[in-house]
Amino acid sequence: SGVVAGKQAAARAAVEDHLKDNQVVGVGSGSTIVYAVEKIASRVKAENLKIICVPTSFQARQLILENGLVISDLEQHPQLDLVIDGADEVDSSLNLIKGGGGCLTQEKIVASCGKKFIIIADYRKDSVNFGDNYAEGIPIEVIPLAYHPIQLKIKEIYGGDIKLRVAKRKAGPVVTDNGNFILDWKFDPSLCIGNQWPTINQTIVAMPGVVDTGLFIDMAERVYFGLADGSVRIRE
Ligand code: DER
Repeated sequence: SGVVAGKQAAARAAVEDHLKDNQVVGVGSGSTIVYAVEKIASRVKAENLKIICVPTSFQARQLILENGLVISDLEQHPQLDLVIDGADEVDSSLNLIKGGGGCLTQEKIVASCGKKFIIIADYRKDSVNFGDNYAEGIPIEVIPLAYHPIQLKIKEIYGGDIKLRVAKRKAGPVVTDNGNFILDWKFDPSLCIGNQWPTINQTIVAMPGVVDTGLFIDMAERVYFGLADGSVRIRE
């Protein structure tokens, strides 16, 4: 499909452009990153590159191991040369919504340790304002005991609709790799007027019980959008 062609094109172009010998690379989570890890593995083999990978989730860990790549962690490599990850939506200022896969906290930690944070996404994620194409809203990772007061507080301050993310193949809420819950916040589109997201993010992150949000403000260096015809559009 066009979406898969787009994911593959974005992933391959980003790895072609940014992967070099002797790098420690942060590996993101989701479906687009699968093609990037495959491309990394094929370049490592073809060019005999020395690459160490640091995962952003259990899924990323499995992906690294399945592709025979060298795996490490932030304890051994607290500074990364390159971080590649997906996104659920990208706005005109290159702010991101991430967390569709529920790994936003580890993803933001790993992204913050990288010299370069490169995003790969299919064309559906390319927006002017958050919400143009994005359905679910902004994910927020919270300590389980705090989820209901946080829901009320966000709704009181900013409105919109905010729901606990429930699992599809398990009774009860989704539990993150860190043992926490996720709230999905369908925000009011009026919040996109002016440059409010940095302040909104800081206010929510400061709420007791909030671990982190899926708002990645001013972090991405470059975004590769893969189009349905397999071509790539770059924004930076
Ligand atoms: O959950 C995440 O943050 C993922 O990186 C997500 O934003 C992108 O997932 P996709 O590549 O499957 O669309």
